[in-house]
Parts: sequence; C-alpha cells; structure tokens
Amino acid sequence: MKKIVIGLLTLSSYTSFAQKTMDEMWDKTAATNKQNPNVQWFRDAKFGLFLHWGLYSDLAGVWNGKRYYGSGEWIMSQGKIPAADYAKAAEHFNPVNFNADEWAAIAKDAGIRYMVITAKHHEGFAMFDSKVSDFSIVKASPYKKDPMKALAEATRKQGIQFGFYYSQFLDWHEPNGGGNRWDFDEAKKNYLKYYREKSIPQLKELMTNYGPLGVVWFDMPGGLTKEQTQFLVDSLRKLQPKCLFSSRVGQGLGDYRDFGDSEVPPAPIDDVWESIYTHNDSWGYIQHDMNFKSSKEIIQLLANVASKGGNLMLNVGPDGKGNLPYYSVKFLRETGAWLRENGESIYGSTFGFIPAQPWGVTTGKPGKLYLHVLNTPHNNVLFIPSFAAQVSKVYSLKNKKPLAYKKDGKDLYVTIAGVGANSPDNVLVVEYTGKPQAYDTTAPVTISPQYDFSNVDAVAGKTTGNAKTKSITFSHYYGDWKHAVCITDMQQPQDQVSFNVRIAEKGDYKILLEYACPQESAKQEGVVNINNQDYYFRTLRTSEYEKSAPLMFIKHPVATITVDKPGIYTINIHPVQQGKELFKLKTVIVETM
Ligand code: H79
Repeated sequence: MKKIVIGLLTLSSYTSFAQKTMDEMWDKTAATNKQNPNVQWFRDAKFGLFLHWGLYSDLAGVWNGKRYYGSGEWIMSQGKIPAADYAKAAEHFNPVNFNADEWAAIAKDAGIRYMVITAKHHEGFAMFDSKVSDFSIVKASPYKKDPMKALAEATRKQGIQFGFYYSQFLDWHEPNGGGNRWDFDEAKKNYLKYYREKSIPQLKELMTNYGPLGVVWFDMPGGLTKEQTQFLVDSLRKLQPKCLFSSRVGQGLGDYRDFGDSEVPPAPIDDVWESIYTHNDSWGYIQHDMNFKSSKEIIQLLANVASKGGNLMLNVGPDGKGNLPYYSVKFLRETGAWLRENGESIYGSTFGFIPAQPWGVTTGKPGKLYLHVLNTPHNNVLFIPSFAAQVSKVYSLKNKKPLAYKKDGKDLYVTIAGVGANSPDNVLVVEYTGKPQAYDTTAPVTISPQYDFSNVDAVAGKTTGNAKTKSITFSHYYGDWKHAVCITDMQQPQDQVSFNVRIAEKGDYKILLEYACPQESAKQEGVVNINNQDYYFRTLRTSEYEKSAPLMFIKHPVATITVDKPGIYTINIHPVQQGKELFKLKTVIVETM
C-alpha cells in the first residue's frame, strides 16, 4: 500500500491566474448602471416577490383531463391549444378569494421589498383593465374587476415597491403576436403591428393607470431592432422616468441585469442585477407541483445571491381562485422571521470581500463583514483566510453576543460555540477598521477537515488548451431550467483545469470528481495531479446531455491523499490520451476521512 505524503514534496508555487471574467462567461445584457440614482432602492431591496397569475393559474396544469408538467404558464403552447378554445377558459376564471391587502400583508411579513406581478404573460390575457384588448379579466371573465388596481395600492401602502411583468413580444392569442405557430402562419405575421396595436398601448396603460411603478419586468424580447427597442424604451420612459426596466427589454437597454430563469452567477458581480427563482418547479400555479423549497432553502438562496451582490426575486403562483399556496405562505413567513433578526446582513448589503468558504458566504457594509454560517465546523472554530483589515469586534447578529477571535498573521479564527447551530443561516458580524482587501477571484479555495466535505467548484478552475468554463442548462420537465457551471471540452492532454486550493489542516482526504459523462465519453482515462503526484482514473458513464432532461452527475472517488503540511496546493486534471470530451466536471469534492 502506497501512502503519499504530499506535504513533504515541494509546495507547488501557484502562479495566480487571470480568472475568466464574468463578462466572458455571462452575456452582458444590460449596461453597467451603478451610477443611475434610480437603481439605488433596487440595489438595497435584495428580496423581491414575483407573482405569476393568469388564466393558466385557473387551468392549474390540466387541459381536457390531461396533466401537463413543467412551467404551467406554458400549457397553451405545450398542448398546442387553439387560441379560440383557450380563450374560453376566461369564462370560468373567477378569483373570488383574491384579497389584495392579504397578499400585501404576507409579502410585508416575509420581508419582501418589491413585488412584480404578471400583467400579461405569453397567453395574451390582460390581468388588468385594458381598453386596448377585450381579452382581459375585466371584459372576458365573470370576475369583471381589475385586481391590479387593488394590489398596486395595497402593496404600496405596505411600503413595498410595486411593478408589472409584461411579455412584450410573445402573445399566443394574437395572429401578429410572437410564438403561436399552431394557429397562425408565421409568414403572415406583422410583429410591428402587434407592438403598435397591443403591446405598446398596454404598456402605456400599465405605466399610466397604476401609480408609480418600481419596475416593468419585460420578458422574451423579439421582432425589434436596436433602434426600435430604443424607441420603445424612450417612449415608455417619458411616462415614468424613475421606473426601472429589466434587461429582457432586449438590446442591452435595461436598467439592471437578470440572469437566466433559476440562475445565480457563481461569483460576485459589482453591478445591478437580480436572480429569479420559483418556489416550486412551475412559475404559474399547477395543482400537481408540490415540490416547494423549504424556508431553509430560501434563506440560504437569499444569502448566496446577496453574497454575489444581487437581488433574489422569488416567484409564487397563486391559484385560479386567488389563493396563495399554503406552503408558499408558510415558508415565506418563516423567511420573514429570519429576516427580522438578520435583515441587517441582507438589506442594503454588497457582496462580502471574503469568497465562499466551507462554512458559508459573506456580505458586507462599510466597516462590517457578515459571515453567513450555513455549515458549522466540527470544532466550532471558523477559519477566515486572509482577512487583512484590523478586527475590532466579532459578535452574533441576532443576540449581539461577543465572540472570541484570534488573528494568526492575516488569518482570522472565530469561536462560535454557543451561537446555536440550528438556524439555516447563523449570521456573525466582524467589525473592522481600515480599508478591507478587494474580493480576490484568484484566492485559493479552502479545504478543511472541520467539515465532512469541502467543495471546489468548477468556477474556481483555471483552464488551459481548449478546456472551457461553461454554464450548462438543462431541465426536468418543461421550462424548469437548472444551470450547472462545468469545465468542458477537455479532449486531449493539453486541455487542462487547475484549482488553487488551501488545505487548512493536515489529515487524510478522499478526492471525488463530480461530473456528467455520456456514453461516448465513458471509459476514457484521466489523471488528477496533486503536488506532482498522479492519480489515474477511468471515466464512468452517467447520461447523455439533453436540454430537456436531467443532467446526471456522479461523485466518483478517484484518490486518497495524506496531507502532512497545511498550505497552498494545486489540483490539476486532464485527459491522458486524445479522445472525446473527458466529462463535464462540476465539482472536485474533498472528503474528510
Ligand atoms: O415567466 C417565466 C417563463 O414562462 C418565462 N420567463 C419566466 C420568468 C420564459 N419564457 N420563455 N422562457 C422563459 C424561455 C423559453 C424557453 C423555450 Fe421552451 C424553450 C421555449 C421553447 C423551448 C421551455 C421549454 C418552454 C417550452 C419548452
């Protein structure tokens, strides 16, 4: 049996690398807009509530007795339902339980700072009183009232910013709207006519009749040139100069950036941006979607998004009677209770200058770094590497209880015994003086035996040759997108990825590679090199990559190592021979033995 003691070999000198900038990895869909004073409330708000509500909510994912899975607001498209048949659904749509004050109060209680509701989704049905089209809740449904009027008022009364989602190009009800090819001949469509006669006039109604809006949340641009989009934006801005437009207005003309549906960027971005997630799998209510995120998941997602410098807008789908789902209300309320104790670490914060650690993530304010402890270390001591500023005080945010700490060189150690481990996110505050360091994208990823596992994510990898860092998109059902940042395109020995890691303590560790690998990539040889020692492995088949299917990942144990000396090491991975893409590598998992 060979025991390999890597600490006795020369410490690898890790040349710092220019990590792929976020601009290379993510489309810049909106201009940098930090200087715009209108975005300040949005940057501080951090937590928004998205509501998808329309005829699809009443259909609840069922058409002609058949259950549809995935995004419920797509049922018309999924079932290729003729527009005339679909329109009849309005005759039964009567949300008698809708109570604007109750919705606004729940949002307030949940710690929500802005609310965005669908005024018109792709189905084309106006959930407001529109003079432009008869296909509206006021004219085509037995409800006959305008719920948006009441909701806008109730929401603002709670001190919450109010905004509308409006799908400006897709409209499956209209012969000239985008998307409906099952009823209407694509060649005969006149998109500009649709914009002129419905989309822009309805947007003007929304921006005229519902008081000051925080946001108009455009979605799925199409059919317009940059100049035409500019004209649209300019003519709407005249109505409400302070109202923010989402980046999906298109052509880079939004005021803030939205990532893909259910997508968080893997590293901080110093810009104005938002991640949108839905509470279960669908945006619009469907009766058979009971896969809700717990309050723990919501709180950790919120902390994670805030630690990258963005907002989380969480979607909830009210049903066709106007009820919010039971679990959405329950878990939102629990999130609100956590925010009442810990909101200081979220609202008005920026990303923290210490990158993610095995214990959690950081947010910041001038003179304060918030440590969001999501995983408790076995020895109850948090290790915060390379904290350059002068620490003046460390305490638990919820009870202000001071915590013992010590500095060892630049490294900071905080004892958290007694803080209470059962919160989904225990927040500690480090007060400091002096100028803090900048966030270092090349900082080594911490590996510590004080956790069962330490994760080294693909985003931390430096690639060479043809190897690339890519966000891979896939879904389980239909439109319920998932995203995984992976190292891809490693096809020959020169295509490599290297991870800069800091192993905080000596010990035995197991190395697992978490990857996806289709048939054609399976049974190829790869090698992990840690401090000049090679560990060979052969790839295992998982599944083919397909956008509309789960992407299966395996956690493949490939090496056992002994570290006798804590320090900085390099983990390098590459194919042994020329061949197909080795795998899509998501994470190097280091297990404590
Ligand atoms: O409102 C929610 C979605 O309905 C909307 N954005 C969020 C906020 C959205 N509209 N379009 N998309 C998201 C992307 C559409 C992707 C598509 Fe498909 C791929 C359309 C057709 C193929 C997804 C998969 C929908 C149908 C199949």
